[in-house]
Amino acid sequence: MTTPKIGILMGSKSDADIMGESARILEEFGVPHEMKVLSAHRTPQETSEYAQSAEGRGIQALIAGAGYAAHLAGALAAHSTLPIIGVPLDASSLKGLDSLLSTVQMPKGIPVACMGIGKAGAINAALFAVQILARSDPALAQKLKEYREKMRQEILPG
Ligand code: RP5
Repeated sequence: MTTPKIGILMGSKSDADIMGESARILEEFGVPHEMKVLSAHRTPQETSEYAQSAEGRGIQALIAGAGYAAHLAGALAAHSTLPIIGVPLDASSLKGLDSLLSTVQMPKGIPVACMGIGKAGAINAALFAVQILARSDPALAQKLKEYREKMRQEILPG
């Protein structure tokens, strides 16, 4: 079995559709990953254990999507020095603004890279993770250049 390089976490099964967008991008780039439902509030012990063991298992970065008062990315960052990429999700009547502020407003010393709300954020989180891995993986760096070129071609007329 291939060792996962990226962990995708989400606060609830109800986040799976959006966080599946992160997985789809990682699959497109051929990056081995794992997905888990873990909650900063509902499974604090398991979340802490996951964060503390991730680096030792070869994980290079963590993507964390959560809605409401989203503390998953911050809770992971509290227990790990891996790069943590947060995805605020639109799950409440505040449409993700609550999650955005909860994720982005980390106190100094414990950074979280916060993406945009929802699907675009989940996609960008995976691309950002690929960019991190690509610093020491020339083949992945080349795939990123090709991905950008494909987008450019889609926009240009003719
Ligand atoms: C957050 O609460 C989760 O990340 C999810 O976005 C939201 C709603 O969770 P459920 O009530 O659907 O389990 O913790």
